[in-house]
Amino acid sequence: MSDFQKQIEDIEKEIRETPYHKGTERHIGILRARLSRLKDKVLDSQVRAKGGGGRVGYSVKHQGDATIVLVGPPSVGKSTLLNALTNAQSKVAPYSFTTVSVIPGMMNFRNAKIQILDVPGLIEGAEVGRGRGKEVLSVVRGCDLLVIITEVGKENAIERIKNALEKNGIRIDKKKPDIKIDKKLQGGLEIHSNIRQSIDKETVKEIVMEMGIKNADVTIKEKITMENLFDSLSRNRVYIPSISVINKSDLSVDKPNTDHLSLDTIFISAETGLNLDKLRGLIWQKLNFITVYLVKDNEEPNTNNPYVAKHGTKLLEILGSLGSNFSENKTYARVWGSGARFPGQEVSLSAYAVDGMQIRFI
Ligand SMILES: Nc1nc2c(ncn2[C@@H]2O[C@H](COP(=O)(O)OP(=O)(O)OP(=O)(O)O)[C@@H](O)[C@H]2O)c(=O)[nH]1
Ligand SMILES: [Mg+2]
Repeated sequence: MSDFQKQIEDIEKEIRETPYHKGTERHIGILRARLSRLKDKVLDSQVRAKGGGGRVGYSVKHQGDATIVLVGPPSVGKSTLLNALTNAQSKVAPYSFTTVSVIPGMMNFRNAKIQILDVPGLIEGAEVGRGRGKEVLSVVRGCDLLVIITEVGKENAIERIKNALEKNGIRIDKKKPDIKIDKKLQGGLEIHSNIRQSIDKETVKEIVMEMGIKNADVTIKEKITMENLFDSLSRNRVYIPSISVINKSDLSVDKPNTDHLSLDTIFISAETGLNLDKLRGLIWQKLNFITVYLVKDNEEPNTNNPYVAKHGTKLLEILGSLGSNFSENKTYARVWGSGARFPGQEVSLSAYAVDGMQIRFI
């Protein structure tokens, strides 16, 4: 057992054995901070070891407008789904561990190129330590959207995978906590918050200190938990949106029970094509993509020149990406369709692009 592992177990034991009440709250907070920092160190060394370079087949170059990873238990149909959505031909077989490296495919959808990565199945329980778990996690850390996939009758796998990812610093469908940490050279720690917090300032201070920061202004802009605090003090957290997919729905006789599943869960059949259109649409939505149409100077408004952007992109950013030939001397825009109050409305370049908008830069 590594030195870190021993320390981790000792602290976990102490936390278990300390009764939780007002008087021990701070002490437990500090212990949890120490624990979080130790786990971070272990994670850091793994992330470094597996990130980039790594084993052949695991460092796939990102291509296209976004990258999605398909994760799930063995044999639930990940490769079948990749083949159905993209031009790839990942091997499909009726036994587990058919896929042993990363197989990329490209999905062309609404003028965007979306890269989809098929990875080896994650083993039950020990998703992380055994099999190819660690390599898979390093691929997941770098993606824009996670598709968690399982098959009918194994719906619980989704929660288990989410938990395993959480344990590895991957935050699924969560927002980065709104905590700003400005390090200083001296002056100690100052904690600022206009919101009533359930953790008192002194505890926050000691936790920050325990995580290795002695001088800083810490501004907390939302109601936080201790977990939020550890997350924002850690270097290796990533925040990734997800979609949950239950495959092989063609096999289920009864209408599946969806009560306990979230809205972002979708039943599909990669083999028959059931709901694949819906899945493509959901992927698009979750990636926050929009399509706008660029209209040339001498043209009537049209949809001949689609341009893919992210929700929240300003016209100025689109113009900037078009090259100086096109963007020179342009100072405002006329817009038609979605987002235009009337056809040909004049808007400033600081306006936001809207899905479906037709834009002529003037
Ligand atoms: N009935 C049915 N079978 C499917 C469906 N999708 C995949 N399968 C079958 O399930 C088996 C496993 O499919 P794969 O695509 O190889 O599964 P995988 O998740 O990539 O498996 P590993 O790479 O081993 O982790 C194959 O026999 C497929 O034909 C589906 O929608 N319906
Ligand atoms: Mg496979």
